[in-house]
Amino acid sequence: MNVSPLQSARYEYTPKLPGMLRHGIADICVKEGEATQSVADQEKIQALFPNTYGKKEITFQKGANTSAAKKQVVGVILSGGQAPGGHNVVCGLYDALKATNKENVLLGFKGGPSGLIQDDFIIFDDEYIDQFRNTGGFDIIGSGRTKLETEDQFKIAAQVCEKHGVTAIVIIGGDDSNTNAAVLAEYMAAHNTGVQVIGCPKTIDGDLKNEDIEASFGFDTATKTYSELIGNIERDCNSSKKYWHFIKVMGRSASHVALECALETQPNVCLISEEVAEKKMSLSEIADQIADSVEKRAADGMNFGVVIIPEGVVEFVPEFKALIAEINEMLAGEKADAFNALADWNAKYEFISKGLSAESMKVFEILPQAIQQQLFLDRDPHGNVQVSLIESEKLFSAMVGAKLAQRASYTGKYTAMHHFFGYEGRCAFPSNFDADYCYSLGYNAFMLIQYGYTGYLSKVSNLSKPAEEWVAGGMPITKMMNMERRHGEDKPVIRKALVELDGAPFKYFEAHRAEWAEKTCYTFPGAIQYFGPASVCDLTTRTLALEKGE
Ligand code: FBP
Repeated sequence: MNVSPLQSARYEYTPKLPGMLRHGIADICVKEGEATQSVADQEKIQALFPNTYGKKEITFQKGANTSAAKKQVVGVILSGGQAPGGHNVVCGLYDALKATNKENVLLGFKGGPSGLIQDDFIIFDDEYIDQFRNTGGFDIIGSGRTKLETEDQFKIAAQVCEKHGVTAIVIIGGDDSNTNAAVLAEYMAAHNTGVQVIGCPKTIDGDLKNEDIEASFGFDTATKTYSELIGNIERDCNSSKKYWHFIKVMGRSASHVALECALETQPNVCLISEEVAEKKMSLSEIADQIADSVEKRAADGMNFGVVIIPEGVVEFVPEFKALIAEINEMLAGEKADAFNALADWNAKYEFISKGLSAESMKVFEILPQAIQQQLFLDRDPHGNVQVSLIESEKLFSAMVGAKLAQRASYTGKYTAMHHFFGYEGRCAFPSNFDADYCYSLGYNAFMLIQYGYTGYLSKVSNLSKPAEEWVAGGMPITKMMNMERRHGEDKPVIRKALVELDGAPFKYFEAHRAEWAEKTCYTFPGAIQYFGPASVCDLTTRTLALEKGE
C-alpha cells in the first residue's frame, strides 16, 4: 500500500494512555464506586433494564489485576457517521486484548450493526491493524446506520455470538447506537448468553456528553479541521474585502460544532439553533439579524464577512419545524409513493399546497425552489430529514439579500459565497487528542470486558488535563437514560446534549458576538499540528476548556 509521509509518521505515533492504565495489564485493578440511578424516569428505566440497571460506576487504578482468566472473543462494530479516531478505538481494544492473552481474538463486524446480523466479519491480526493506527476514517471495517432494536435482531445477534464463541461486543457509536448497546446488553443478560456489551462515545456532533462523558470522540478533530478552513476563509475575505461567506457546518441537531468553530475563529455571525428555538425566532428574524451585521459593516466600508450556520438550524425554527412535521405526515407510508409518482414539480407543488396548512404554506412559499425540493428528499433510516442535504447557507444568504434590498439605509455591496463543511472533517487524521482519547477508550473498553462488566460505556475523563492525569473507568449506560417520545412511543434513550444557553461556552460567545458582528476580530487557528510542543499539539477544544472553567 502507498502511504503519504504523514501517514508513515503517524504509524510511529504512540498514543498516550491515562496514567492509571500505563502500568501494564497485570497491574490494573478496579475500584467500584456508588450504585447509579438513571438521570430521570428511574422506575420506568429500572423496569425495562432489570438485569443491567443500578450498577456501580467504576474506576481503574494501579493494583494487582484480579480479573478472571478466560479466553475472550470480542466483536467490534462501528456505528453511524464517521468520526476521527475510530480506528484507534479498535487499535486500543486490540492491543489490550492481545496484551492480556495472545489467544484472545478480535472480530470486526463489517458495515456497521448489520454486519453482526449478517454474520459478516473479519478477524484482526497485527499486519492488518497496523495499517490503520492513528489514521482517520472507519474503513478498517466500514460503518452503517442499521438500528439494532427488534427482538428478532437480538435473537440473531445472540445466535451469531454463540456460533463464533463471542464473549463480548463493543459498539462504537453515538447516543442512539449506545442506547441500542444498553438494550442489547439487557437482552444478552436476560437470556443468559454470557455475552457482555460495552459502548464507546463517538460523534463529531459533540452531543453525546453529560456529567460522566465529557466529550464524544471526533469532535476535537472535526472542529479543528472546520476551524482551520473557516480561519482561511476569514483571511481570504479580509484580504479581498468583497464577499460575505455563508458557511454551514455539520451537527445534525445540536450546535456544538458551530459554537466551537465560532469560539476558535470569531466570525461576524454564528447562529446557534438552541437559541433560535428558545427565542422562537422566525426565518425572517434570523435573516434580519444577519442583515444588521452586513449593514453595520458596510457603513464602515467593510462589504465582507463570515456567517456560520449549524446544519440543523432550520429544524429549530418553530415555523420551519411545523412545516417539516406536516411534510413528514404528508409523506408517511404509501403516501410517499403517490407523491413520488407525480409527473413533475408543478404537479407535486399542487399536491403540497393541498396538503399543507395555511401557515406552513406561507413558510413554504418564501423558500427558494431548490430548498422546497430538498425538503422532499428521502429520510434517513431513523425517519429524520437529512439536514446535510438542505442548503440552509443558500436559504439565509438569499433571504439576507432580499432584506438588504428593502432597506433604504443600506448602500453597501453584497455578494454571497457558500460553503458546507461536513464530510471534509469526519475522516481527518485524528488530532493527538483524539488519537490518545480513542486509543484509551478502546483499551479501557477491554478492561471493562475483562472485569466482567456489561451495559457500560467506556469512560475516560479529566480530558482538559494532560493524558497522564486522565481518569479511566466505566459508567452504566442506564445512568444516562430517560424516557422520550419517539415515533409515537415512549422509549428509553440516552439524553441528547444540546448547547446549554446558560453554559460557559455559549455565555462567552454571547458576551463577544456584538463586537464580532461589527468589527473584524477574526482568529486563525491554522492546521492541526501533530508534532511539536504539547501546548500546540495536544490542546483540546475551547468548549471543553470553558466548560471546565479554564
Ligand atoms: P453520527 O450522529 O452518527 O455521529 O453522525 C453525525 C453526522 O456526521 C451529522 O453531523 C450529519 O448530519 C450526519 O452524520 C450525516 O450523515 P450521513 O453520513 O449519513 O450523510
